[in-house]
Amino acid sequence: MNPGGVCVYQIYLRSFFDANGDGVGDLAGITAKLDYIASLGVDYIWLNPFFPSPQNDNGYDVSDYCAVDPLFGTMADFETLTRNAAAKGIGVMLDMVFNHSSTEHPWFKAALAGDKKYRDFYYFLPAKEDGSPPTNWVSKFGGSAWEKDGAGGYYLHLFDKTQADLNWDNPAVREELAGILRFWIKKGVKGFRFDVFNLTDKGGAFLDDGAGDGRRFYTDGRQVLPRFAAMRNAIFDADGGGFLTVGEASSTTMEKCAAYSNPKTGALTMTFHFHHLKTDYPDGEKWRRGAVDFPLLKKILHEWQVFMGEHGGWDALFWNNHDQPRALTRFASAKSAFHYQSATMLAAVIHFMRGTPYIYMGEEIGMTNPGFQKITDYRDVETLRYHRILRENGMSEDEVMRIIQERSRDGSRTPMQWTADISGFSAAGKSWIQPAPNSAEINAQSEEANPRGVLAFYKRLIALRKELPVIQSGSYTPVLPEYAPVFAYRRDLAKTRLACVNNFFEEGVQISSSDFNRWLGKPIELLASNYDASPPSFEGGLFLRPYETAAFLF
Ligand code: TEU
Repeated sequence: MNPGGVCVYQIYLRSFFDANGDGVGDLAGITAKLDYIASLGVDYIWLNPFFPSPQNDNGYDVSDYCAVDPLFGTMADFETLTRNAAAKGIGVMLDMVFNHSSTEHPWFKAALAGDKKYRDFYYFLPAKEDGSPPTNWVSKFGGSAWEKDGAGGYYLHLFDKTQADLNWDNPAVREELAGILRFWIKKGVKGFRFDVFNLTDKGGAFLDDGAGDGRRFYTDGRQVLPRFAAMRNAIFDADGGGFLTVGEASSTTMEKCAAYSNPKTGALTMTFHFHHLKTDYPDGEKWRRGAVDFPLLKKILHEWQVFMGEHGGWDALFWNNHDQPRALTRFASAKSAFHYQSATMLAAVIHFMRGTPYIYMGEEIGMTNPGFQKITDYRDVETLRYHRILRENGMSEDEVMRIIQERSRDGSRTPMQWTADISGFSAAGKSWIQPAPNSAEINAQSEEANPRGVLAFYKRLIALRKELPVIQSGSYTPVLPEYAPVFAYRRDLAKTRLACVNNFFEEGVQISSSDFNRWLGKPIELLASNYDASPPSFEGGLFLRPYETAAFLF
């Protein structure tokens, strides 16, 4: 399988399509929408966790890794979905949350009951002499990363206290996890996403962090690569092809991701990093308002593309996922006047890059952040935790809500907008979270009827990737750096030369003829334009209109 020639569609199950009328999306709902998914031309669907879970973190707190939570349907529903997807040439990728399990998992319950074998499945450590937690590490959801175990000690949870970190130093844990992978491969699964895979080696030194929140101790540990490489050799390669694996790398580096995703010496087909999605975090702080640092965004996008190309790594390319507010609102303009241009410019930026593009459900129709005003409209555990923390720190409700509107993961978790109202998501007209208020203007039904809409543009990008080897495996070179509002690059493969030129702003930008010809050259075929009613002329250089993208061979 050539990862450069495929595209993955991410489905946040609980918000995709509700087939049984309980207001929560389900597996049968995905099966019902397979014709739509297949019409996109995607090759895999990545399903967020649907395993039994108390749902404290919307399924990222797993209490049984080899079953289906009744909230989402039955194992028969999963088997039907996988079979029907395969019949349409679409592989199913599951989301394996192996860094931690739910505290409702039988392993953890046995550990709490004193079973030595299962206590070694987690990190139970004694309190400090003063009774405080073993280290000063901070949970990624705020507060201490340690919770009392009821026996005078603590257990580690890098996320919520109901998500206890698994002890990957224990071979019995690794064997259990390998068995879980084999179970789902037997069910016909064709890929895995590994949740925060690079946090699974805690490094063995549980020490206070005098300079930070503890992540330098447990991020990108030395054992991560060999352990996942062993999994690759024993399980994925044994599948003989067509298998796709991606690791979600938290707080990582280019060097590490190139090593993890090197096809010869690595462990995974590709990795996700998040550095480009932190360029609107003032001083790296997520829970503060801030504008995008566009020069930094350009720098990161270019650097990662060049480095991974030079070091044999492979990038998962994305703007959106279930943890990120919608990129259209964040990095371009959700204003209706530039909605189409903004959505399609962002799409072109990553779909002509070197790597494997991921489309998060609703991105292909231009969905935006909902902008909920009241905390009672939010569901995300992290959001609710930080609402409390910020208010306890004295911030006003108004200011906290303005931050939450920008930062909350619920921004991308509202129901898929199939039609002009919620009935497109659930015939019962119910939903676990409020829909965004603009589904009358932005919905799949109207997009499917629009040959010049966002959806049609995405379908073209996906088709071009399959068609052009220069997109699949060409080199990557940044171009036009002297034009601050412009993000542009070229791809080269043998004699084929492709350019993708983008204006990230509402103001027009004139690229001079001399600069255009110095960095690029005379276009011979326009591949994509989001002003296709009046495509760019290229006479006398190139004038880029608001949020304009132009991709062409030259
Ligand atoms: O996310 C982990 C992660 O590091 C970032 O996405 C970020 O720290 C988190 O979203 C808080 O801002 C993965 C899953 O994608 C996420 O949905 C889970 O909540 C988390 O792990 C714990 O399993």
